[in-house]
Amino acid sequence: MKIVDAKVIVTCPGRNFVTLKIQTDQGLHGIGDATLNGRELSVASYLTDHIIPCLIGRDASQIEDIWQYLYRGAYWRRGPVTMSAIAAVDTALWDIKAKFCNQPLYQLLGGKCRDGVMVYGHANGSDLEETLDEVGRYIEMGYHAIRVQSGVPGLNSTYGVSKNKMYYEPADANLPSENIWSTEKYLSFTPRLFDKVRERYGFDKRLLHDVHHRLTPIEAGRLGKSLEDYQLFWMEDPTPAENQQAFRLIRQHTTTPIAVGEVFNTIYDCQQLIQEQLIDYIRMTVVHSGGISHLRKIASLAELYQVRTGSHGATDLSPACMGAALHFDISIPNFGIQEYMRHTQETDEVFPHSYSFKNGYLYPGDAPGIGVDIDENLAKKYPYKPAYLPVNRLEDGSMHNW
Ligand code: EZ4
Ligand code: CO
Repeated sequence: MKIVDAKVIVTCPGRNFVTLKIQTDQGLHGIGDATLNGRELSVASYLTDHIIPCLIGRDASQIEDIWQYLYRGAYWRRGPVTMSAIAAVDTALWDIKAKFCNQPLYQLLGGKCRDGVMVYGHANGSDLEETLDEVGRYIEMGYHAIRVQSGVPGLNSTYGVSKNKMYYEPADANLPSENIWSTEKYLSFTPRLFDKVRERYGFDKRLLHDVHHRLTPIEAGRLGKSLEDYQLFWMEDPTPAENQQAFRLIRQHTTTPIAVGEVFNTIYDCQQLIQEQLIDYIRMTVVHSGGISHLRKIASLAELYQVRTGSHGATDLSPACMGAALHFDISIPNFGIQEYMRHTQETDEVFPHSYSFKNGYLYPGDAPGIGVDIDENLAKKYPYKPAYLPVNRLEDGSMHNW
């Protein structure tokens, strides 16, 4: 089965998505997500200008060989642009192989390990009261796990809080907007937030929280410790992870579970974190981690150390990524939880899909392949719009992590 054509589709049904579509001589096609929020066109170019010419004529069934060819063959290894581009190729090829076998992808990955994929929703409000109400809304919708993000008193904006509550979209401007951050204000408010959530809703639901890389290791240790009574499912991205050994310091101070990985792109980014059991959940997902082929290796490494997965699933991961991730989630032994931020109706229409949400779980569906396609004609109606993620400064004007 030969690859005869491939193209990149850039579309903006409410937000930008980059999708690779690979066509074979047997009439089968596959798609893969290549979206890198705020840097979309760099991946589109990497694919169109540098990868697609090397794909034409290759055997679409040789997924691992093509992965190795693109990874080793570039000479320049790793990095978000390279790995997102490789992921798109890999996902599209798995989609094709599963369609060729007339099976949903999870069957090729070993079959189901569970009935459904537990997801967490992203409850957010501009202040404590609004956030408490939003948590209630997610409970009503049937979620078993809820990530709680709130505006912080004295700060105009922070990670995770949006005007359109159901569709959080941080890439909000055609040049990066500037947010102001205070670690002191955040650290004094956050335990109060979780105290109120537990007081109102009890301890039945799993609660999560995203720190979004804003603390130092010792500050993260302090936060984790101050949240122990509220029994969080996880504390996400407590500190930047370029320096993996920094997590040792957090571990010395708290038993609050730790999740990281949404900005990682290869197994080397989490090797030490996993092998030293410095984290509890690895949050890498298909598009930013070299596709299904590479993510399998990461999950297998994690399995050895009782680290579970917690796949990133924000709005900038397209339905093509979500579909592939769900087949992965349902088929691996050490699945933990899947993030699920809902896409807008326009996005769902551009990407018809077989996955569905019911009672707090997502189900990949039984359509052959990843179960997600792209409506190219509809995609054309939504041209690319430049959009950047915000930047973050401390109150004195110093750059901080967003
Ligand atoms: O800010 O995906 O856990 N989810 C997140 C996301 C990220 C965006 C960046 O593009 O932290 O909302
Ligand atoms: Co996050």
